Amino acid sequence: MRLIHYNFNKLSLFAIMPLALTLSADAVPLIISNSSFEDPDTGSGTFSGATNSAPAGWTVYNTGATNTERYFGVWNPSTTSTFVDGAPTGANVGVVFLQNTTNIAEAGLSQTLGDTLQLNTTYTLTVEVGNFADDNSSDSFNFNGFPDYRIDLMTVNNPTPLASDNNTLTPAEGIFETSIVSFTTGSSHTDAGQALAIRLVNLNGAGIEVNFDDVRLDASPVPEPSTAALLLGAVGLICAGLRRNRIS
Ligand SMILES: [Ca+2]
Ligand SMILES: [Ca+2]
Ligand SMILES: [Ca+2]
Repeated sequence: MRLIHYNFNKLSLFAIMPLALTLSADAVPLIISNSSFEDPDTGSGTFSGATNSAPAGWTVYNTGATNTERYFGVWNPSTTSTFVDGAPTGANVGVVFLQNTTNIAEAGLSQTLGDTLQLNTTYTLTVEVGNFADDNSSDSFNFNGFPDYRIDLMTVNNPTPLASDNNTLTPAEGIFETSIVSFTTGSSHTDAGQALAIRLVNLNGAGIEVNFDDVRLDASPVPEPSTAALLLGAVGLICAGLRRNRIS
């Protein structure tokens, strides 16, 4: 039997420790206010919201004429069959309810973050997107169908999103699916230093309501080419520092 045994000398161990720390210090979660829509606290099977105001931390994004058939708020699905597995996190989910069938126009919830767009950084926005199931056929709301959705990662003063998930998921009735939007800046960007923003949009198709929950945004520094070359060089040095002893 032939065993291969690697020895690290002390110098290479000291060299590899800070390198490992550098490589693991990547995804940093950015602060999103009321990211799980738990504010306001809402009773089981109850909607809390309004036509022109959003839950704490969020603002109404409404491209259409303001009307009395557009509601923004939170819903606690507990004790109902609107969602098979309830809320993805906590008790509530976010609500964008667009009942109008004329003047079709997208609307949603948006939030400007305290963090600004950084260079050489990968942003990953993750949102649970739900299709509200009609659990009451005798009321006046027909939630059958899915109105379609879009998730935008933006900077505050630029109307064109940095990146979007434009309706790639088709959650079944009563189901949440996970939307992921990713964007990487290079060594320059016209919006660098501008506040980041998130927009959760209902595209106003049939089915009235789109729900959102557990909004997360991570920022991961991308090593600049010179840094990457330095790291590769360090790895090369460590490999060279390994003494391989073969025991037969
Ligand atoms: Ca929640
Ligand atoms: Ca109904
Ligand atoms: Ca539905």
